[in-house]
Amino acid sequence: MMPGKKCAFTALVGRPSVGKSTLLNRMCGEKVAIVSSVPQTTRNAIRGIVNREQGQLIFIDTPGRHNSQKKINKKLMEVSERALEDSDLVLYVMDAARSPGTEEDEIASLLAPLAEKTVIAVNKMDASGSDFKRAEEFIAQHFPSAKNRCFAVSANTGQGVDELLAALYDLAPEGDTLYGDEYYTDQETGFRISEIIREQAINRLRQELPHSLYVDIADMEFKDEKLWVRAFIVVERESQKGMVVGKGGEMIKAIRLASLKNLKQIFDWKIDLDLRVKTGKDWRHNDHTLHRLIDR
Ligand SMILES: Nc1nc2c(ncn2[C@@H]2O[C@H](COP(=O)(O)OP(=O)(O)OP(=O)(O)O)[C@@H](O)[C@H]2O)c(=O)[nH]1
Ligand SMILES: [Mg+2]
Repeated sequence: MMPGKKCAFTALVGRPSVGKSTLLNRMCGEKVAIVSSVPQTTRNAIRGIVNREQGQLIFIDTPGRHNSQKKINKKLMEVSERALEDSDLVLYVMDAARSPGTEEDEIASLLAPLAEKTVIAVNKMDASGSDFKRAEEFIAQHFPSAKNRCFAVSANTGQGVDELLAALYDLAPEGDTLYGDEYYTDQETGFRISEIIREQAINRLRQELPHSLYVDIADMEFKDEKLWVRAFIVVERESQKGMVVGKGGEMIKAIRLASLKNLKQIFDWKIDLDLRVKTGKDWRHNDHTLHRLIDR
């Protein structure tokens, strides 16, 4: 073991839409996880890696914790629970602009036994209506021992993020780093491409559609110095296909072009993307599909 080096698995946990994925991207300095204003954007345990002189923090982003008996939600909550079990530290993310309600109380009860290894990020300090005091009082009440590890941050501006990382490194146990310095994530190429397409789709579609779709990479091949990708946006019902395609194919075209633009910033290779829509009838109720998509 390298003397003095630190290494810690750190689970990012919090309500949906508090900015866990945005904060992860800010800490890693790269786009590791997709972001949207729609709750429950994150569906998998996504690793983002931060390397500093002190050592390595391996973050595990998780789906936002939400109460619902729906099959998919239960599956997403299992992802969050596994991440907590697998982690040395917890980064509990709160939204400074929202008052804590029942859902926040439940997360606090879940995390209370882990208070000694928890750091709290009160995020969105740049947003109007943000109230650090309110969040701090909540923490003092539920996590008295972690009171001094409660930070006002903004994932959007970067405010407070260095202090947050310093507190995490303080708590991190000594250990050998797991990944080489050049890594900021360990996601497979196909998964990353599917996530970028999903992000571009959910940011353009309304109502139930963002929750009703997933992206399937049907084929991926390197040929003539190009990555050829054939992908499907899969919706639950035949009637939803039209909205994803859009009038005269405008919507799917916009999703495809925006995805390519984003992928260009992540990958060095040229990418050819063939993007279509298909139906995976009621996939959110299908155990096999949920297992394939979520228990990766
Ligand atoms: N104003 C402001 N908005 C933020 C900040 N961080 C995140 N957001 C916004 O909050 C929304 C949710 O962000 P995400 O990062 O997807 O939130 P999340 O907690 O990962 O959400 P789930 O994956 O659904 O649990 C997006 O619209 C972000 O742009 C911040 O520091 N300030
Ligand atoms: Mg997320």
